[in-house]
Amino acid sequence: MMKKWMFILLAALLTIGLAACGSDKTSNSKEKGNSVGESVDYKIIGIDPGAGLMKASAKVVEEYDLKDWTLVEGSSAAMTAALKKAYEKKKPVIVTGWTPHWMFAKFDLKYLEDPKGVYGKDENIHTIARNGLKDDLPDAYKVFEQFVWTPDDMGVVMNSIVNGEDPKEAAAKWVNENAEKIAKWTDGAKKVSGDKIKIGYVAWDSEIASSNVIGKVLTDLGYKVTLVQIEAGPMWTGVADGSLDASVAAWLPSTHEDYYKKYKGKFEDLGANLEGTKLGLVVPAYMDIDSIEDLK
Ligand code: PBE
Repeated sequence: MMKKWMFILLAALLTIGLAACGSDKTSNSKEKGNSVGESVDYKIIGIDPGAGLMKASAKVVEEYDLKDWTLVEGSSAAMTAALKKAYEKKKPVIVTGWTPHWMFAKFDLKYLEDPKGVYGKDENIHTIARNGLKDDLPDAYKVFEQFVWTPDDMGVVMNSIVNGEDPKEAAAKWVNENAEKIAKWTDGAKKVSGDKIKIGYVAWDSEIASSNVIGKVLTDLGYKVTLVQIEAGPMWTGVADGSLDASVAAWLPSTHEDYYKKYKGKFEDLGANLEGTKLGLVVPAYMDIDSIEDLK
């Protein structure tokens, strides 16, 4: 005959067993579907509102019907800080990201698939100049025209900066170590003595690197360079109205398409300075989702 305490023990064991099964189920479903949203509070960590990436991400929210989701505005620095914080605790996080960026070297990340192709195809980073720069500062113009490097080059500078080096010093170091490339960029450009030049850039990690590098090259050529940090809209306006001389931060043909169209004819497109970029939603590789469609 079963004693009363045996019943109690059996009941207790059953309860524990069921509870274990139950929590198993929740942790499984948490990784998928809607619960991804719950796990990140339905937030996509964005960057500065003027970025083309934000416009594209807003379109993603619309086209994939992510009604419950919020695209959080901020800055590149706030985005990478949020990513780092989550990553260190192995917590879920979804950010708007792009390549080239040091975050892919520092963390194990993946782009979410974009089956609808909202983020567009790979594009290039262009150099743009104000109308008249060719006549006013022909030697700087020549350098801008000839400036071209690779995502790996840019990666070296970005890594030094994220590892604590001052952007100016990181750029100077790269310039000193890449004399052959610099010789090509400056081929045919004469030295000047203190001519002023203003280069506009947005505080995106990739553009902090490129603008400091081109700034260093022009400084070495004798220019008095001012790097003007500004939002994306005013950067384009500045080149179009001539208050800025140039920028090496124009993402074309899609990311800055609106700005490009708005100011067409009021600036000069000097072509690509870097090929092979990408935009998208980025998550840590440990997250169990692969596609933007998994966010619904
Ligand atoms: N970005 C980096 C910019 C261009 C450079 C992708 C954040 C943008 O979205 O406008």
